[in-house]
Amino acid sequence: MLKKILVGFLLLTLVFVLTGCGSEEEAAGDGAAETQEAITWTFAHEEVQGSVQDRYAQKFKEAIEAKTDGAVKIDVYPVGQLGDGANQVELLQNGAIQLGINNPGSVGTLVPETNLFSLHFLLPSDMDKAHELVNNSEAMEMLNQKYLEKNMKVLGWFPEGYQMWTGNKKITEPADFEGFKIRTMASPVISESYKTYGADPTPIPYMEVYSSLQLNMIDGQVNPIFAIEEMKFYEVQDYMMLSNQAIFVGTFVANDLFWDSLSAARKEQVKAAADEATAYILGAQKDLNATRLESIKENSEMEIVELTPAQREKFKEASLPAREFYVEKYGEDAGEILEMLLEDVAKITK
Ligand code: 6CS
Repeated sequence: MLKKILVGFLLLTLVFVLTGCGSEEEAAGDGAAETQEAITWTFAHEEVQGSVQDRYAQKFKEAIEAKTDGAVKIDVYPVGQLGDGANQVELLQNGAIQLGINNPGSVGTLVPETNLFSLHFLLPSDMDKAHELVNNSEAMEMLNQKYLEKNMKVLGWFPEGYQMWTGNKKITEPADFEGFKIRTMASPVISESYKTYGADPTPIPYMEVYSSLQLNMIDGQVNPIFAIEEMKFYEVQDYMMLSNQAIFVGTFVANDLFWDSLSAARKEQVKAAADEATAYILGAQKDLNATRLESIKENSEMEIVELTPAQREKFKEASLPAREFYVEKYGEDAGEILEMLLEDVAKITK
């Protein structure tokens, strides 16, 4: 209870401090910032420095500061500095911060349709195609609208890498998951996906995963390779399964009122900078995941288990009821978004 009050107080203080940053342009109206001193926008993301989200944020910062000749400055805050993922979504929604990267786990209860990306074996296994799809499928326009209804203007979607299971035991078929306590992000669809395999999904905040693995409070976790490396999960896990069952998808969003306060010209600059960051991150995340896999192989004892196509097929079959769960739980629009995406997946992969 005391912890909750303290976190609430901290967030409130942050709201007062941070609302000062982006308010100049909003209060003074559009062109003001173009003729006055630089204005600072706060950009929070859910990962540590050097991660995929951090690289995206730094690229956006570089691009927007160049495009506005320094009239706009970006302060980037990695996870922990403004609370965890859920705290950041709150700050973004109420306009205390202007920009942020969220993942489906953090936004899942607010924008339920976004749980789509928590379904397994949905996006193409070719990363370039997955990247194209999350940026161009018509399903995404409908999903973006759902974000807007919750005060978030989506500026970009980007895959961060394939998600892999790590564990204190080898997992090669759904039965191996029976009773396995797997740490996941907090999303009903992520939980349901693991329940289809018989696992016991356990939501724990990202920054507590290492210690929970170390203390054997959980048996494993799931994340892209770059995260498994930078969070040092390989130190406290015996196996990493190259399972590729889902792609971790990040969302770059702006507070909607902040977005509406910008001039048409500024919006164009922001969109162009976001597009630059989105194009850049595809190669950057592929490189980061590849080099960090090598680093894990060199620096850890963890056994790496590559699932065969036949093994993956068994997991895919077992996971399909989670799609019905998603549609039944979230309704018609969610069903339509899923259908549209699946149609585009079929087109892009044929
Ligand atoms: O597992 C998580 O909670 C986190 N994983 C990544 C790769 N990014 C942020 C997120 O919170």
